[in-house]
Amino acid sequence: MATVTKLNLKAEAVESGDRHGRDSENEAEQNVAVAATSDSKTKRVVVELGNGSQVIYMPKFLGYDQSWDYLEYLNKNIPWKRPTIRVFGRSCVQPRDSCYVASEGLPQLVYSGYEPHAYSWDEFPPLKDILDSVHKALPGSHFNSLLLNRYKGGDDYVGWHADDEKLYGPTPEIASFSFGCEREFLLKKRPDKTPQGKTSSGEPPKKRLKKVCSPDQHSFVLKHGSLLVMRGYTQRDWLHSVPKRVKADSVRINLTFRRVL
Ligand SMILES: O=C(O)CCC(=O)C(=O)O
Ligand SMILES: [Mn+2]
Repeated sequence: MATVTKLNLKAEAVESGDRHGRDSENEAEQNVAVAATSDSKTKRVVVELGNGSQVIYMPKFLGYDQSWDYLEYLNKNIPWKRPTIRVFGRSCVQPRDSCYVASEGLPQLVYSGYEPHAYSWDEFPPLKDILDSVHKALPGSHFNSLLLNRYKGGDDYVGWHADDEKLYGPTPEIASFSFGCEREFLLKKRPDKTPQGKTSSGEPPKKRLKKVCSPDQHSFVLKHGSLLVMRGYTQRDWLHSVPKRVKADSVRINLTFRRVL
């Protein structure tokens, strides 16, 4: 059965300085590294997913009031659309609103058979401020595009997928902001394509090879004003989703900053 870690609990434990409120043996076994810095703005939970995949979660990246201002601005000013997309060969209406912003001259984004119009950053000055703040927090990052999502209520969702479009390259860094209603964000490991009884190098497995136990599902409750970053091979080796939630009765806006190569 899949092992699941509830990362929202880890975030809270770090925030309150309570690193002993959890089972430290279990944590080591699950190969999860948690790091905290003293500045409340940069308090972060770092989750090593294994094999070069990493997630960083900053529950209070932006201030509470400022985040409500952003939510209000985005809700009113973004030209939201609910496009028709293709999933498993069938047309369906995307179960959330979206919009796309990108720097000039980039290759066209295509996902689920849909080619969103690329709006300019200049049309939405607050987005440039958010972009600046994420560049400061993640030295070396150079995001040049942004996919926005609006979940109007608990029936809106994004199904299991990876942001593994070729135009992002093999190890995309994706920075994801959340505003408004808290929703659960799930990660699950993609099935291993290696044939049974073989290692990825093609060799038969060595006897008595020690099994490293790492969880193959993670769950985060994405808070208002939080930032979650996926890095390394996360898009190659993991899938993520924001499932339907009956109790989520208000709007959530999500911004995912990406770099088109
Ligand atoms: O809403 C979220 O937190 C995730 C959105 C997402 O995965 C996407 O736009 O690709
Ligand atoms: Mn995604």
